[in-house]
Amino acid sequence: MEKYSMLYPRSTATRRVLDLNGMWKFRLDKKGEGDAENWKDGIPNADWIPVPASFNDFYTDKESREFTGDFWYETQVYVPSEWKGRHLDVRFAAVTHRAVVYINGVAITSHEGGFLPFCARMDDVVKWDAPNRIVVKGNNELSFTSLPAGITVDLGDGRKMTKPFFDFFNYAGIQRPVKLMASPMEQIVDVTLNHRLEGADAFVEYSVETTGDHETVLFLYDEDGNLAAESRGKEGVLTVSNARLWEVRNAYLYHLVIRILDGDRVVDEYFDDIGIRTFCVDGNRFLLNGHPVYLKGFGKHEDSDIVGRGFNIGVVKRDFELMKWIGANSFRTSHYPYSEEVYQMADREGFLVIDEVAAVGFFESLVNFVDAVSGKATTFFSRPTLPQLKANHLAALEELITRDKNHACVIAWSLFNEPDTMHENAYPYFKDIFARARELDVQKRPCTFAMELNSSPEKCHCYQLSDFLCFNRYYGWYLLGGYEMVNAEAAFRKELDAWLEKGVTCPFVFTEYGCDHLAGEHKLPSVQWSVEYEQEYLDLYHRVFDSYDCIKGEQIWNFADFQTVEGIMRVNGNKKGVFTRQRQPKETAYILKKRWEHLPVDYKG
Ligand code: GCB
Repeated sequence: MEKYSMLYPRSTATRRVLDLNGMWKFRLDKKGEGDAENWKDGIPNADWIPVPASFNDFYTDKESREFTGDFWYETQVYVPSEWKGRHLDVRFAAVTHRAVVYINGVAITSHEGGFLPFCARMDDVVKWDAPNRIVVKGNNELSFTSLPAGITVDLGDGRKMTKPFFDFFNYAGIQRPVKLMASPMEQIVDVTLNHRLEGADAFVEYSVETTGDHETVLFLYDEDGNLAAESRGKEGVLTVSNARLWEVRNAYLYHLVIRILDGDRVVDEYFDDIGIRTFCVDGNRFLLNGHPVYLKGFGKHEDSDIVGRGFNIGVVKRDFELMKWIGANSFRTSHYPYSEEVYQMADREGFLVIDEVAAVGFFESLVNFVDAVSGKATTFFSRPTLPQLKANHLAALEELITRDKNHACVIAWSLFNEPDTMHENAYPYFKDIFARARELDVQKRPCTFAMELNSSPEKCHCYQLSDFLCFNRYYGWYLLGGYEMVNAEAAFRKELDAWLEKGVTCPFVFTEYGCDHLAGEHKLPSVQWSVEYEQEYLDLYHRVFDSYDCIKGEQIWNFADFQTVEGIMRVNGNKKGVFTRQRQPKETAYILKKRWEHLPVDYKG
């Protein structure tokens, strides 16, 4: 099959998009009989369930919530014969963690990885002016080759259970929208943009990939609808004089229209809203359009009541409003690529995004992520399954960069979260992943990974590959917590000094710090889990952040309370949220608001 396009689905002069969201048939394959019984031809005794959503939190029984294995979805779509002569693609924005798609009983495609889009082309099996059956076999098992990583165990009675090496609930299902797209046979498949600034002018270098040879033309309109630039050919430059640049929390988006023309006939048309900006690391500073920026914000999750990790545009909107209210300007898509609509909103609101691939849990651990802070070396990168893991990682990276490369909001790629970098075997793997990311991105955005405590100046074999260092640090919580917090600041500063003594000159960003606190829990004097403790903890971190010139960003963990596996480390989820899971402020929110509203965008610039 031709490689499918990663372009976001849009209805244009030549394209049609049909929303397939809604209630689908659904069944957990508890006995593993779906294949043998040909559920691809129709699921017997099915339940009905909303798409998009995680399936887990709808049900009232634990077996369904914790279900591990294959699960099946089914819907029907009526395809009108007016669409004859076009490509027909069913586009899944994400099925977690893998899927096989059957259309009218025929296996069309399969996809590994639960956070990036893929298409099933139904041209050869379509029934015109009739219902077409779409069946998806999903699977949510974790392994040493899945992104994210973990294991799947047998409970002894045929039931399976996942044990994630990471700290978020293993939500699964058709978690993002499904759309049917009808598009011309000769079509625009991809567009890649890069920006150059010279004085008051901007040069948008582009390349367009199409499936034919007809002429390609591009038009760029400003926000008032005036033509700002135009060009012809699959590669070229759009020259924008007196360009309005995309700035942090002050976004400006141009409207780009691309057409394939056959004389006067529009063969295909696609459009996108794009911000013009440059971003780079310069010494220990970040420069946006040549000016220093300081990152303030969060590590987040896609996580909310009832729909789990399912796309919920209302929650996305509320999150942006809260981030604006608190004075944030950035976030990391911890620990997986988010829904495309999140980046569109970040483009529009002027947020800076560190975009993370789902390479999390690359640190073998008994209880979710717990061993990651224990100092135990797991030699994760010495396992015989490494080649398959790497193939999956490279594929996800390519999909991520292809999907997100034109977003002005995306300023950096995070290639791992908290991997085991203590063994020298990690280095060759890291080297190849970093090299591939740099090769894929024409904008050459900085590449990095989030390092946990064991990735220390003494032990880390991979930090030198990063263009800036991202630290996940919990001095005063997992380490030197409680009364021992009196020693946390000295230990924290000692580590930072050791990094500087190693000769590291790039920017440092704190991509995680924070402590669990229960909303409304007060205690004087402070104890862990109380509001008072978190205030002392944050005072410590803010003192440290303010006293090192190299620290150019603070993204607290986490934006909101979120669901994890159950266990003695978690009280019905991780409570490090600055906001509750229902998106209301906890006391910490007011402390951060006070600080962030007063930190200038070019702080320490
Ligand atoms: C981390 C992980 C994150 C956890 C967090 C925590 O280091 O990157 O996924 O949720 O710590 O709260 O322990």
